Amino acid sequence: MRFPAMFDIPGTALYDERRGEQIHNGIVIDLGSFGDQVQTTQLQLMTNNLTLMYRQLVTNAPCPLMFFGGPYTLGSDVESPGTVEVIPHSPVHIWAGTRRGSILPDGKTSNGEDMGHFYSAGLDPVFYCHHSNVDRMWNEWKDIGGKRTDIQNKDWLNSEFFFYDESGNPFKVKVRDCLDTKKMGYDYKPMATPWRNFKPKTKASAGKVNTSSIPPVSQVFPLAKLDKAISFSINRPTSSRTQQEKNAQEEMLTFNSIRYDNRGYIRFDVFLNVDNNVNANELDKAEFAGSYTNLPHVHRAGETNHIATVDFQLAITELLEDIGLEDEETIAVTLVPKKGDISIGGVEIKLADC
Ligand SMILES: [Cu+2]
Repeated sequence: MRFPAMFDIPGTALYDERRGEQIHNGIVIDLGSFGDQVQTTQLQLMTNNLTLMYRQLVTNAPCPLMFFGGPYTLGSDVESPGTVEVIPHSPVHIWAGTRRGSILPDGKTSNGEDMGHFYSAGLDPVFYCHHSNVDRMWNEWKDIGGKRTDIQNKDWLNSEFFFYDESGNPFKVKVRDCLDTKKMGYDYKPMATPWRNFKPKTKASAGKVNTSSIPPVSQVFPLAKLDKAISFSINRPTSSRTQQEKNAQEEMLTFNSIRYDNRGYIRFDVFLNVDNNVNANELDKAEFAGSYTNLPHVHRAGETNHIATVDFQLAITELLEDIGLEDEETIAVTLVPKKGDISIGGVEIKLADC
């Protein structure tokens, strides 16, 4: 969870001068970074990190659809990224890069280089360490078990990517050839995963929030601008589900058509059953459902459409059990914006094969 020492020795091949000024040996990484430094203690930051990891790899990723994200199909420009991509993958990029708008060593204005932007991330040697770690998370996720397996869809398995071999000759690799690292000649050393059992148990609210005292979802959405914390009530499709029903289908809190300028930083947090005074700097709460974040994109000159349209889902079956709301027909949801201009088309809860 700390920035490794070997990347912080100026003059060596692993050093990169285009990193955030706070990025030095030993500093605690912010796995939820959205461009601003969170004003909190190191202990709270580490606690937030463990909570984010638990939510993203355990609670919110009970099946391949959630972990990997929805399929990218020809003709659709709606993105539905997977949990591991949204957090911790993207925030680590943002965290390690320079601050947008700051001055780079060559005098130019920063777009987040190197790690914080698509076009330049691979110029920092720590990129390869970061992406190997994301790859390792994939193994760790499958190791948790249940429905956490690779995708069986043939379109995915047979997707091909071009690479170059050591002689500079292009060759193709299929996804199906990359699912078992041992077949590619490597494996990850077993190590402690403290996040794996880090289920947040402390509740921010004592009882059930009075859902008749807050506006219903139909009055709040579509929401033109998420510029302050908002709470709304929302009906569930069914309640008091049996374990068998829960195993068959996952309950999904679904945000449709989240739209924002994809050149900037974005972050909002989602809580169940709290009021809009919730302290969103302390994520280690049973009611914390998850967060959305974005890695800024660079665009070609002349390109005019920078608006991303994203569907985002949170798996809330385990969460509803933990906070004692499984028998409720209506629940309270609170959204806390942390960065960027965000609009949201609609919110619904649905049951999905997962
Ligand atoms: Cu990346």
